[in-house]
Amino acid sequence: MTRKEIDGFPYISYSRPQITDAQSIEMSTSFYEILSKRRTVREFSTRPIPEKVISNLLKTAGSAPSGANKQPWTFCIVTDPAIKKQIRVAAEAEEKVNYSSRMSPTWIQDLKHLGTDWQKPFLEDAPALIVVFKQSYGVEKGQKIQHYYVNESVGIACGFLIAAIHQAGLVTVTHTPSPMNFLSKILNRPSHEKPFLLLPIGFAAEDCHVPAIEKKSLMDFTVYF
Ligand code: IYR
Repeated sequence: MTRKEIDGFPYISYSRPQITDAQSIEMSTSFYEILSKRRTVREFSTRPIPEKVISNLLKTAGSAPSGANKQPWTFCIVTDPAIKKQIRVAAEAEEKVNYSSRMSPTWIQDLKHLGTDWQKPFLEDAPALIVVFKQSYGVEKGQKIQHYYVNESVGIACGFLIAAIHQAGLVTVTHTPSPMNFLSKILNRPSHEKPFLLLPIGFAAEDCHVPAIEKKSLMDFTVYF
């Protein structure tokens, strides 16, 4: 590894292994084949996940790009059954109101084939919940740190995380109870952190079923120039 300075800042050499087009085609095909088998799963086994797996998932999420490399995220890992129950009770209370009055009839109709409702047993069944917070700004030694493209950055980190969860043989559901401020209270987060996403993680339950839905084909979501 070589080092040098550019404009007074340290740089290190960076390269990817030299590969042929055929290798690149093979690697991108196999990555696609792996990730395209990911499914959103709402039925979890209670089988615990090794701690090392959880830390690897989080390190993968933390390796994501972010605005000015500010890494404006906090990941809370909840395995304590009492806290999971508290989260389930609070999420279900909000979802009950959502499904009965806050969501439009069209929205309710659009979710019918997914079989979702206000009940969220996965919040207790899954051995771990990852609650992702976005940091509107950072705080270091009592000083406010400006953050940039917070939603984009945290969304990308969650994408990395979801891919890593799948690659580890686990499943998740991108749960967004709304409003989500109960998560800040239960997990005692400071006011500059806002709940972003809740990802229960674990192994799929035995005899788990998922909706028979498909992704759009390439030509339906791409435009080449
Ligand atoms: N947050 C609710 C509703 C919901 C909304 C969408 I858009 C989904 O794709 C799935 C569910 C819930 O979690 O049930």
